[in-house]
Amino acid sequence: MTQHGTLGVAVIGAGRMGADHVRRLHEVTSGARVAAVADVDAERAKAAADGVEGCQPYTDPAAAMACPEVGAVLIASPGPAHEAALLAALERDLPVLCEKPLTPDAAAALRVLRAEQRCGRRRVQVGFMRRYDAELQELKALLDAGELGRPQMLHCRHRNASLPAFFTEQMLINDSVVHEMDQVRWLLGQEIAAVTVLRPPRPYAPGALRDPQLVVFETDGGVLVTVEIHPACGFGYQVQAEVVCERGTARVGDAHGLLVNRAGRWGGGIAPDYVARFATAYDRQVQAWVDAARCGEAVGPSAWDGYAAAAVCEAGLRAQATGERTPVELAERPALYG
Ligand code: ISE
Repeated sequence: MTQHGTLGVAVIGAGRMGADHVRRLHEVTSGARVAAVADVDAERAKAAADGVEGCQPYTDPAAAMACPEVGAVLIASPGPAHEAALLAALERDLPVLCEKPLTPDAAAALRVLRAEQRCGRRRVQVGFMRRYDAELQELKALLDAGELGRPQMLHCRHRNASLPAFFTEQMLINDSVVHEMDQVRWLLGQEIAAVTVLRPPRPYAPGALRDPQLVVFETDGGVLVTVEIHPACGFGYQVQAEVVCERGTARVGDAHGLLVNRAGRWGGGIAPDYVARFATAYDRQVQAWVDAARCGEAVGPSAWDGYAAAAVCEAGLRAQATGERTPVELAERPALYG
């Protein structure tokens, strides 16, 4: 923290999300400044740091965290690099906002939970930004109020316009559907007990992914959840959810913004990608993290939520590979996350 109470942030990873968070912290968020940026690619770190006065580029995350101006860490590097960065930040007792996934596997997430427990208080917020989306918050408030009765089914659709070249079929589960895993747990207040993944018998083209896929969750409260994951639908970015309750249904994500009637047609726009669709949610998420960190607190999705999603991902990957209904194995929840 600097002398004026501004939180100095080290951003780890200057790829698409990292660079977007640098811009956000610099231009949108109040009470924080980017003090350091680290990326294995020195040029990329320098490019991200260049526009921010007083910001130092690094190639080593630990060196960026050791910068005297740094009082908090935002991790936006690829998932496999998260554990080392999280452990380094917790070792220094720094507040962390870590992009999803917390870690790619549940064993690593448990090591992070143990490190956070050694700090004696919550230090980690996981970047499940959907919890900051206004429509999804409205849906949660409606469910919590109980007016529609108990939820029985939840139908989710998650469509991306196109796939990055490095995307694998496993990433459909642990990079994309991981968002629905958190969304389901948060909206329903229930754990996911089992996962089934149904996929088309063959890809559209040789060498292509088998997509779209249908992921089915069963919760410990008896709710059936379907997730259509369509990673290259071609027409834009959509995240929709419709809950079916005892006394009614409710649905979000149709993007009913501006509707235009013209030349015998009506319609509106579709966001091109998640950075555009969830821009406000990302802004609100980072502001909430900064506000809490400045008071020595942590809010939002916890490391436990990150672990629970990692455990569901593991079951999801097994289900995807075997075609079988796969139970989720969840450790006991430590008191810190009660
Ligand atoms: C990406 O990593 C995200 O986090 C997006 O929210 C998700 O829609 C996309 O499928 C993922 O690849």
